[in-house]
Amino acid sequence: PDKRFLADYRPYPFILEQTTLSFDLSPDATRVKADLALKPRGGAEDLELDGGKDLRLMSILVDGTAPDPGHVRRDGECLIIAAAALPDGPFTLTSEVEIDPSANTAFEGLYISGGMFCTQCEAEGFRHITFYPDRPDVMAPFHVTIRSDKPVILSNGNPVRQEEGLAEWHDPWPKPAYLFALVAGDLVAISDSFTTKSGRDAALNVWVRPGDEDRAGFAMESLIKSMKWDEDVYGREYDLDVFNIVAVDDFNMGAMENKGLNIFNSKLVLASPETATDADYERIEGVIAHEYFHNWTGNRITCRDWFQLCLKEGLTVFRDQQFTSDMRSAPVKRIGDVQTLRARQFREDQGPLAHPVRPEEYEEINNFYTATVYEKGAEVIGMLKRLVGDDGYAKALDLYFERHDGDAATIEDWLKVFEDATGRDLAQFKRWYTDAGTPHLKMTEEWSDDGRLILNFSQHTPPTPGQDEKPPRVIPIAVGLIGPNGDEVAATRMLEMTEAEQSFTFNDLGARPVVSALRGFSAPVILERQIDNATRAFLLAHDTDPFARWEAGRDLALSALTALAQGQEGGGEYVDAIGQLAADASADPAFRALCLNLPGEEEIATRLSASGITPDPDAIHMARNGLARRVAEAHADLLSSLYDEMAVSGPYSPDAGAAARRALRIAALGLLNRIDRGDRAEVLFGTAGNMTERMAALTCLIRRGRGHAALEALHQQFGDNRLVMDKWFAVQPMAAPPEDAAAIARRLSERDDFDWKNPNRFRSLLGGLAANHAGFHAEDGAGYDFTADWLMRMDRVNPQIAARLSTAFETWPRYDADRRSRARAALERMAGMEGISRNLREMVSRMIA
Ligand code: BAL
Ligand code: ZN
Repeated sequence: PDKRFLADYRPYPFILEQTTLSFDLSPDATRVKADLALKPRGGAEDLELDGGKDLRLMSILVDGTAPDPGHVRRDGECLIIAAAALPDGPFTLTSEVEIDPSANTAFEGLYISGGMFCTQCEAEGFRHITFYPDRPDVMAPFHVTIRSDKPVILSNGNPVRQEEGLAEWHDPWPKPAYLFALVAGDLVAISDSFTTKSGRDAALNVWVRPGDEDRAGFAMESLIKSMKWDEDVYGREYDLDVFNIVAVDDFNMGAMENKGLNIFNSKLVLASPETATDADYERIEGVIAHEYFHNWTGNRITCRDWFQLCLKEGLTVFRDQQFTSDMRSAPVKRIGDVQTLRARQFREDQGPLAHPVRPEEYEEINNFYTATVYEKGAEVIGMLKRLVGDDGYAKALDLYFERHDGDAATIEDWLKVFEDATGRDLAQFKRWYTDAGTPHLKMTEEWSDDGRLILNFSQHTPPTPGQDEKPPRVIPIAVGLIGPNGDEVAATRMLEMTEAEQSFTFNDLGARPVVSALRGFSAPVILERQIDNATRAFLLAHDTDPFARWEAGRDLALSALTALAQGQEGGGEYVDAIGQLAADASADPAFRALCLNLPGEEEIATRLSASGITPDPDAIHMARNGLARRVAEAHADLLSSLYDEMAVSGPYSPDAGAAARRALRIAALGLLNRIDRGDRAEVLFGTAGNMTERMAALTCLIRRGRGHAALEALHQQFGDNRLVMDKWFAVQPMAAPPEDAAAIARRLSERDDFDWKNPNRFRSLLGGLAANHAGFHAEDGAGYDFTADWLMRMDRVNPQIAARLSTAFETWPRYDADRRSRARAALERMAGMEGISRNLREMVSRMIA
């Protein structure tokens, strides 16, 4: 297979000075003319342009003249013009191709969604539009003319000419092709404006389909907040006259940061209280910010090659996390981010798909838009900030923008900026980028009665594919000490571990304190310490660090659940401690909700597996249900009052305060649902005026086997609303009893409104099943078979989506022999599929390697 290697990087032998494009849009025969102003970088070299099988070359000219046909050849998907046909100095290459957007079901390049022309070019979609040096280090200003009968015609940059049937756009900022975008459709905008701190006026538009305008306001508010925040916190201003956002129904990703023309999956733009949950609102705010922040971290400074993807994604995720912390509750955001990291990235690191934050080889770059590149990439930046301090970080970022504006940069450039700004040597730190795997950090304590506490740490990272040996990394370990009476006796100290084994001493302590370790989750590691449940309960009651406090409760729950799942006793301390915390009216309701929600079954499986124990999905399911029921029985009165007290009156608002109350109310409902037969959920489903509570109630009803009428009612009310119907498809396999989940998914897949070629709909159904841990891993293999059947079908239509969802299988090696053989059979069936895409082939072959 044609693998690409970081070590093979070489600069493009030509400089591209200007890209001029002209489009004649038509659904099945769009013409694209490209004029590329090129200049050889050095000696005579062949000109290689990337292309796709779907490009029909109509003509090719060098400085206006057709080259000798013997000097032009197609090599695989590339177009090559021999050096002999090229001048020594600057020249213009003009090509014209014809493409068929209506046949583009892969949604890469130019395609049609609901009658609207739109594009997705990251990572390598532009080569399906025209022949081009489609690599991020080739950057040029773009001038684009588009002819179309659609009323709204958009591209990157600033508008130059808008008349009926034609629009002309100019983007003065040199950019790689992956940031190109074009939209033409019957769209309406909600509009606003923003004046930057240096006085530039930018017109802001959120474009949606007619009828959706009343659901676009929150996206606009989020955009304005993001623009202001990036000025206030990073000093970054917007740099064009307009900023457009377009919502599209068929979209492989969440959203895309094309220069001045962000294209969004409609689920990350459209929201109303009746159709979107609090989580949807928070996600919209965060993703609008993320894409906007890319304007500096991604667009003005881009990546030299795709191995450096984390340069823009890790940093931009880190920035959007900071933004959400500032807009909402910082502790709650941090806990949520750690939950996501563990659920997705630790899981990835534990299995056959583990790879470094900066991979060194790939077959298909689309398979590397992963939790490791994104979420761990952000964690690594958080660690860097902890190590160099807030001032060091601010200085380094200023230097980064100053030194690299306009560049296609690397992780080496990024680290050098930190070294130059702070004087620190980051050679060891770089291992966080180059070495895969989650370090296990062991902590033991030595106490002596003269008031001295020694903390001994050792680190070990298990092998990952292709990397057996892992030298020690630098690990920032935030530690605080709590005295026996619950007062903090040592404020947070950042210990810097650089060796495989290392000790740190605390002196002059009165009595033996309780150690609060890895505060704020100061490094993405698995902390292993000898700690009893009484100490965990003590930390849950007294720790001043909100993350560590939550973590103590989490550990208490996980130690009970892992014991119960292995047929042992446990849970008493957890049930008592969680009751005390739930009753603590001084604690943020969102925090209490996070503590009340038991770890998910997948998380329990991951914890067992990290300890070398084979997880049994059915036993885990029963253990979790059993413990939840015990909590509900022990605290029925308290939960019932919380459920009543946390009701939010007045009109719906998605702000953090109201969302926190709903979160606690829903957490109480989920527990009470175990003992009230679903009665509360039924009332709530019928009366709630917002989707957050209605979806929670619906989930509860399905879990009690009473979902039928509510599902009918929701379908009746929202059958024509795609985003609500996506939820409807997802919740059924997700909340179903495990033994029925695959059959329910299969039945849903046979419905006429299972519009499976729509990525959101497909993800809802398959993702819904995958989220049902014991259902997906059902012993008879029905979950595996259903998923494999549909991945194979999807692969012929949209390989990116098939490959992305194949990660449902990524944990298969950790289960028992029967499950393993069924999962392997499903993977091998996919691997043997005739005409399998490069995307899916790479994924399944890594999984069965
Ligand atoms: N660049 C792809 C979508 C995103 O991460 O913003
Ligand atoms: Zn991004």
